Amino acid sequence: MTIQTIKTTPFADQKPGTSGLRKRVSVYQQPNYVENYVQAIFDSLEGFAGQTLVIGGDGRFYNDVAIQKAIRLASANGFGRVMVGQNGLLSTPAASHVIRHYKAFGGLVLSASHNPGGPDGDFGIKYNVGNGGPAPEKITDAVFARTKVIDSYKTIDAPDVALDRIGTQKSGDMVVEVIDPVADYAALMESLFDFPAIRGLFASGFTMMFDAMHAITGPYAHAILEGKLGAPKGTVRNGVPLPDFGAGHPDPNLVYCKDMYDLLMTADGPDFGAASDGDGDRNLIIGKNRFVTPSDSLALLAANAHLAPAYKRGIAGIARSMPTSAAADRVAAKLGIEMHETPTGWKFFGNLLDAGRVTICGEESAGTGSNHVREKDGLWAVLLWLNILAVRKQSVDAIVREHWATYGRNYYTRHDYEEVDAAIAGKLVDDLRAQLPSLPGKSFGEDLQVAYADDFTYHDPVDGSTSAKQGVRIGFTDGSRIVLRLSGTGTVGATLRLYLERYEAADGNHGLDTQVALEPLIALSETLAGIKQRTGRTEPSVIT
Ligand code: VG1
Ligand code: CO
Repeated sequence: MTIQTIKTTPFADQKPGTSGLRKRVSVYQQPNYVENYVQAIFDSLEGFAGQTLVIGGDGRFYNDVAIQKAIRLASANGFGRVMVGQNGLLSTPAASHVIRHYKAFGGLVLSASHNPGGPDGDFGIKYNVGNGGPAPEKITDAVFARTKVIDSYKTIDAPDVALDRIGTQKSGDMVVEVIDPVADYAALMESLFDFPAIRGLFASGFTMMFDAMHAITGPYAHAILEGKLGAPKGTVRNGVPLPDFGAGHPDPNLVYCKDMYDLLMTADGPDFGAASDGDGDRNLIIGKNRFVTPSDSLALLAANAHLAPAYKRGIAGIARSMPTSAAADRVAAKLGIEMHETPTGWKFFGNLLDAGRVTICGEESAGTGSNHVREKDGLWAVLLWLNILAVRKQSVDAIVREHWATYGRNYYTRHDYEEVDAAIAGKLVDDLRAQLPSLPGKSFGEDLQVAYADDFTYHDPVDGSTSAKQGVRIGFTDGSRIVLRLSGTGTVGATLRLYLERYEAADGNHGLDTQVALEPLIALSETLAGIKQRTGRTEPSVIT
């Protein structure tokens, strides 16, 4: 098999964001776009000759095309073996597990996660390292640098691999193993949780709805919830992955899962509702009459993790992204364990997990996970919730209320302004940043006195690296916070994310509507940042 070296010219826009390189499908369809990026990744790595590369994606449009290209490049660049999910499918957490389980050198995860798919939607490629987690910034920076100067890539003239055929094939001299995308992951879940107890829960008449949003989690949820755990058929809906996610937006939040939310708020609705995103790493948790915010869910899972076999000896520590509420901090304080605050994006949790300093991690954007893989994991969170419900034999609502009565409640919301003019958004954040030194000590209204105001810089305690400009935060003496940052996953214009939080003590009023409880902070953030005024928007695109 001859290796071909193909001349190419750089693209200026291949800068990885919060989670890989996400672009419109039409951008990815340009000749050499995939090849340049994948070659730039390989050029930034060392020592993979003869090693294994895992490849899988969320099944979105262009997955199949990009995977065949990636396989040919991997072969030409000297990988010894590619392991790829059948039909090119692997959820992000399953890909992380496969990398770890088979001691692969790394993996390519083809997904734009919660972004819409289809010919007019988004596509993405992310590189994960040997621990199963997203490549750290030193690698993504090197990849970007390489994309700017790349002048050739290596490929082979070989036919497509039959991705539907489980078993071993070859692409040039490289072995290609097409694997069942679900089996290894399902076995991992069974090793972590008390499946007999969860089976008992379903046998007792407990009802659940799981919305896979026509994305990757469908096959996993069918196999685990309905197959292994005995949930009735029909528990999983929208369970067949479609290239355009059925024209939906595979982001499990109260906007895109509104019908499920509405059902859960009625007496006839199921006891428990959950959903996952495009690539299966996010989770939405709704109990009957109780939506659980992702930040609260992180705190609740950490506080109750010992009820599941995998965590019965307790957890070493908790990490959360900076914009995530401080609810988990209170659990860590009570348990007397380490608590870490990291920048947005799962790549910052890897070192802490590898070093054994934390066991459970989470983000306000509906991502939670543990040391079982190095990605956030939607079904894992759902299964841990089910395990807790099976042991505690209480409703989600009762468990949440008890939690607040013990730790207090962190009222929390996020307001997104999507597809804002990038120049306006950039200037807005810069102007707010410029005000920060003057804010500490200032009072606004009766109770809001600024305790600190800064642009978050993270110092990784494990490898000593520093990540600056990770979001503006303004903290108040009563524990309230305003955080503003620009999204790193959007593909059109800029998305402004405004995060608001207010703490109410254990004996305080936990029954307020969230938006009402946060009204003073919402108003103050407009005074300070002027998002509505400067963007001309009257309201956020999405409120979570
Ligand atoms: C968003 C979320 C972040 C998450 C990232 C990837 O990033 O805020 O918490 O880790 O998406 O999630 P940003 O930069 O747009 O705020 V996923 O499920 O889209 O891979
Ligand atoms: Co995702």
